[in-house]
Amino acid sequence: MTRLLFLVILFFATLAEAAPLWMDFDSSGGTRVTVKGRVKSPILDTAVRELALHYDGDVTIDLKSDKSLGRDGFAISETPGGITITASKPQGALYGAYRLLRNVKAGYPAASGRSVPAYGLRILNHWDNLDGTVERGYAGKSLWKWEELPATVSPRYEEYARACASVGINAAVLNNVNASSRILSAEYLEKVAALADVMRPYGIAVCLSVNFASPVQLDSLPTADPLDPAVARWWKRKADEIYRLVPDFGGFLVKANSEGQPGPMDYGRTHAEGANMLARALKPHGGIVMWRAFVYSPLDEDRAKQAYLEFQPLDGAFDPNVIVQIKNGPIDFQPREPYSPLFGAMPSTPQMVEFQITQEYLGHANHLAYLAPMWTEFYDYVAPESIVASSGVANIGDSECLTGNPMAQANWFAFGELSWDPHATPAEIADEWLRLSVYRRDAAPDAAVHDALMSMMLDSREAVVDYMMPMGLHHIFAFGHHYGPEPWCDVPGARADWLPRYYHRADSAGLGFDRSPSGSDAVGQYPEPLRSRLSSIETCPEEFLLWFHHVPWDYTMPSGMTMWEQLCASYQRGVDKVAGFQRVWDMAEPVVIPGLYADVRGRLMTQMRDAEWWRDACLLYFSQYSGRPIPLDIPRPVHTLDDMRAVNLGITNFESPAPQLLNKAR
Ligand code: GCW
Repeated sequence: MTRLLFLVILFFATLAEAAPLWMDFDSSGGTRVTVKGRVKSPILDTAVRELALHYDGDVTIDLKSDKSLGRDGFAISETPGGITITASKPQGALYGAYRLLRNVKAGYPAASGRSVPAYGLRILNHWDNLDGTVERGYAGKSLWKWEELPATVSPRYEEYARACASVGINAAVLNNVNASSRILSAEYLEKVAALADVMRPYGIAVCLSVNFASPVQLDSLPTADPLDPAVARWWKRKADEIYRLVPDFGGFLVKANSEGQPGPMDYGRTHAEGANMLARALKPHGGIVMWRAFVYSPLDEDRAKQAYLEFQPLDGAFDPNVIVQIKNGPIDFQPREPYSPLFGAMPSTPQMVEFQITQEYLGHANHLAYLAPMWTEFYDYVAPESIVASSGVANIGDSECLTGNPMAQANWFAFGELSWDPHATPAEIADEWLRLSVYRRDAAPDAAVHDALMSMMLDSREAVVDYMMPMGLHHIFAFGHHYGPEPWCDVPGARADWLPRYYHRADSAGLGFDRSPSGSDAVGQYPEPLRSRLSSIETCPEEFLLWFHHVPWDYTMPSGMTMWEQLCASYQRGVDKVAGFQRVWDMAEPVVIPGLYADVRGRLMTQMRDAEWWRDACLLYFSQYSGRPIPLDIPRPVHTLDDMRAVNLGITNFESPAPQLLNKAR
């Protein structure tokens, strides 16, 4: 008995220790959980257990049919007997339970009323490989220990599921979109089933990325042509096998005919023909296909136009259980992009957005970049109601805090929040996250410190834009790892559209990509009146100017500065902002959890050095074309262009994070 108790305590202690910061709830002093309308459900059991362990007071879970709450919605109200969580389904009860616990911990009113998610599918995409590496992962190795599964099931899987559920995430694609067909082998499906068993009580449906050539690669079929009946049969049998093991399996995510991945076009078929064939295999089981629109090839056509050109004509050709998954911007998860014009351009096709939570292009796990402002900016242009689901490329790995940089947990949290309510504001989300995650229990911050941290969070993504690629510049990263600046980068034999020059087009006349009607006419893919607004250099929003126009160096900006002067000022503003973040963080030291404080202080130092590196690299490089000096009110560079050019930022090394390289150079 004592031994059992010890094991139980140990189990929960482990959970508490490595859980994300916002999940560190107090243990209950005395809770009575009453369930009205109880049904047999592991999800309901989770809700009851969480409340029993962490809520202090009486709670009633009232399960009753209420169509307006749907499967996931809930209401939290104050009743004479304590708090009541009303829900239609166990899922709603679970989300209500977590909301209640969060309300209490954040110091918000417990009874926060009704809440119904905007999207039924709120999904994380893991780019995790079967060998334990994570593509664009900066938080250690994969959380999934494929080699030990299914026999050994790490307790961290449950922490993960619990954290996801606490912010409403209800599905996960376990493996990289650059998918190994092995994931569909009998051996791996057993492992997938073991993970699904852990996720089920938290309401998380497991999904897989599949390689379109799996029938050829796994079972030596002569073709993967989607119109070949033997291929369709293969997928049908595979789907049946999956659902035998994982009855609540969610579906497939597919990257086809993109960056060298196989796909239906290898056989002269369309994306729709490929997607529909898979959709029909999953349909009897209720599964879906998420078909990615991230496609581009080294054509003469502007890369920003290609996804639209390939997908828009297929509107209406997809089966109802296919959702086209589109990155928020038309290029690739840049610090700032205009929205992808495919959104809204396929009215007869369900679409979902793909955000990137992992900071491939925003300083990896080193830089502080709270991404909610980037995602709500997308929703400023794309009506949340016009899409059917929200997905995000996870920033999760096996690092102690799960996200490499503990502050990056805020992005996992914010992704969940915005998938639930895309109208939530970045400030609301940051306020709650800071209160839940950052402060010491024995030292509540005063308003000034809290406000300063709020401003730091809210400004952090804009700071990254400023010191990396202001005014609509994009993709001027070092080749491969995408960490540092290399606007000069040239890799013999590399595709033109993988090189910075393709995007910045600096010459003696000016800077930027002319996508106006007299250039590539990418603006033509946007609806009016936005199209006209973007088309003219005078009306194009400043933050997209160099995205859509090749602007003369001495063009007068609304500020009165020339384009060149404003470019210089923007880079410097980014550097100054990071210096400000360092000060705020030090000011907050007395109220921040000590380990968190020290960790983030170190990262901010790296970020500061990187910001200066970016400023110097870009301004010294572009000044060769502008023919103008860096204005005297901007601090002098602390690096020389030759020194920076001499550092080969990992051209041959795709996987290694750049900080070591940069640090070595300094
Ligand atoms: O952002 C780019 C990345 C690739 C990634 C690809 C994609 C998974 O550099 O690493 O591959 O996009 O989204 O498919």
